[in-house]
Amino acid sequence: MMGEIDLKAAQDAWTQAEFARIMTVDSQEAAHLAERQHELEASLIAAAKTLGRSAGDGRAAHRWWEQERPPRRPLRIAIVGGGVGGLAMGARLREAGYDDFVILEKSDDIGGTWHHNNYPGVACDVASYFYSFTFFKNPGWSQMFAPGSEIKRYLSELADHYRLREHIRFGATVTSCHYDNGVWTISTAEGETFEANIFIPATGFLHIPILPAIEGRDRFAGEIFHSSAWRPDFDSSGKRVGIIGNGSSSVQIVSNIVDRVDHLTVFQRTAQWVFPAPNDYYSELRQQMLSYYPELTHRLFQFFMDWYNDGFGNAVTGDAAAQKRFADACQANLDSIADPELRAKLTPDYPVMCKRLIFSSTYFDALQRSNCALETRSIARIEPSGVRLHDGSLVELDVLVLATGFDTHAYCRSLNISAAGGQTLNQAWQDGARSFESIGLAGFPNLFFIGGPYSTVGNLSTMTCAELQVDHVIRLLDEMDRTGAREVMPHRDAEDAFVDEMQGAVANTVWVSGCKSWYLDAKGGIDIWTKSPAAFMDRMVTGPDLAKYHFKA
Ligand code: N01
Repeated sequence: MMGEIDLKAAQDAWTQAEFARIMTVDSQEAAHLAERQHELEASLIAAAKTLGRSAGDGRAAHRWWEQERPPRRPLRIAIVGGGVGGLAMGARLREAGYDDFVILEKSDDIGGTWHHNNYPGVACDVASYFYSFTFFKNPGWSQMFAPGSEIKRYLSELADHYRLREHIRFGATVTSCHYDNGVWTISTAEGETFEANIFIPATGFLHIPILPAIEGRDRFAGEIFHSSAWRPDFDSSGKRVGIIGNGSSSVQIVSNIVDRVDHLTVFQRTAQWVFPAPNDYYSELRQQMLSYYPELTHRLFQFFMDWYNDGFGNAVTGDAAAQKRFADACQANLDSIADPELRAKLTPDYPVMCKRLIFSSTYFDALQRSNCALETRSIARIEPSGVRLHDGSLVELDVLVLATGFDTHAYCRSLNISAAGGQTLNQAWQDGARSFESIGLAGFPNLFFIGGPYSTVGNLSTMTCAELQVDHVIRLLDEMDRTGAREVMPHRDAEDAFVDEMQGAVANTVWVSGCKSWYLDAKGGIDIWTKSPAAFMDRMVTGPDLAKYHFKA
């Protein structure tokens, strides 16, 4: 029987082997470490069974229905969006004892981005153990970067665990939200009206597709659609496919479909840096072992969080040494391309990470297949039979995929939000989207954003950002609950100081080092978090600073 001390030693050995395996570039060493891990997994499973551990998966501590939850004064809460942010909010409201909430979701299912994006190869390019909520661990991720369907399943399990579906109104497209005297009145296109004391837009920023303004788009005779509108049953096999754009969505699609299409043309306007990221499969043995030891899943979360925060996060906010490590890895990846002409086409003319970094170990391989062409000549127009280039040549196509991104600065503008006195959110944001510490907005009482302006932290895990924000909001609600306040909103001078702080840090970021990206708005402004991830976490965890909020009885 494996005693307590041996158990800890085996856990430590397993995690050390895991971290060493992730960091090594020596495939023989990696194989050796993997073998050692398999042995430890078998021993740890045997030990768990002997010790009578149940295959609880880290969710046991969050059986909110078994816990004594504080009684709350009546406070009705309306959340817009059943994606990552809205579901996290619902889950934590449950745990905190705020049961009077509704989640308004325009589509017919939960998942947000992970419900809508069904293109082939859709996956998360943030490591799965980090792309998880700490209060809802998942030992069962099947890959280092889980496919979209698996992430949707995880969110679905979360919705079931927290009995959120009974609070969700599907098919509710919010069209206007007005605040007056402690009450938000929310109307939907379907003709319903909801009233709530607290209003939480959790609509995210990757939900409004951008269709490129290329002449002739409506005249294409074949299938043409945005990457986020790829029908699950659409099969590109044997077809001549063109794809406009080479961002994260395109890279995943290209890697996935190149083997099955007749021919693939990637229309690239600007080259992208690509960081090599092998997508390891995780064995069933490993998943089973982790299901007995939630503490190990947490160690993995912590490892990846440190990697993304200290390595990645600091690299985008001015740490030159950290940035060089990423630059070297991306350059080595680029250097692996044999054909000098192709390599030249793929070489960006701006610093690494200026645009959101692409993570892929399969994209460059796909581009080097004989049935794939990288087209860098500019597009003149779309014609019924294909794409006409400015030099007069025609690329004939059956299918044209517009992987042309999203209007990332729209946020929740389409909800038509207004406050007493008539001020609208669109007026408040006419010089750019803003918020106080990513959460509140001066002039708009009882409104808390999840995933709004200043909440995006580089390539970090959206789940982690949402979790931190949601818990921050709950502390504001607790203060309302404790004091009996009917209204809360940030002081305008606190918001101005915060926006100045964020804007003051922009110059240190790599995002303004000479490229165009979705981080910048139409005027070149930035409304994402511009300091380190650690600073965001600190602000979310230690706050809210109640002195910066106005509470009204
Ligand atoms: O969109 P993008 P995306 N003519 O904006 C090109 C998240 N995401 O959907 O660079 C020609 O990155 C444009 O060219 P250029 C992630 O946050 C996450 O790929 O502007 N080209 C660019 O190449 C990601 O960053 C995952 O010159 C035109 C592309 O279209 C975000 O979503 C997976 C054009 C747009 O790239 C958006 O990624 C996928 C035109 N008129 C996405 N207009 C995860 O794994 C645009 N382009 C978590």
